[in-house]
Amino acid sequence: MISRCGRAALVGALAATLTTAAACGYGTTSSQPSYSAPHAAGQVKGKQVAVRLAEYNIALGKSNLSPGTYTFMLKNVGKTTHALAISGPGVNQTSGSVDSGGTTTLTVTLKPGTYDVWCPIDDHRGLGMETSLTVK
Ligand SMILES: [Cu+2]
Repeated sequence: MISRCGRAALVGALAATLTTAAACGYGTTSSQPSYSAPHAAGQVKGKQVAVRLAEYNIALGKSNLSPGTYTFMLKNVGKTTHALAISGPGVNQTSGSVDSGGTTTLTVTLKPGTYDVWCPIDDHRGLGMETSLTVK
């Protein structure tokens, strides 16, 4: 289940108003603002999962995972800017935005359960950029 608060936090992060998000406890799992676009080397932790973003779908290299730490290796194979948000047990994180042809990473620690995965840009989620991830 996703709380309304969790959704609000993501929208808040998109608008770069992290104040709102902090009120929801967002940021307790990450010390970085969501849109700082980490490009530095050494961001990869745990196992890697390839993710391809395009208009308008999200292709996960794997959608069934065992609990642990994963780095989602995002590649935007589409024409417009995309990003990746993931929400589920203990996780409510958003990657930096990725321009067409670009890449970035998002590292999350997953517990058993079901996670929602979507693109938080504009209405991309409604257009089809959403999927789910099962961890067990
Ligand atoms: Cu998108």
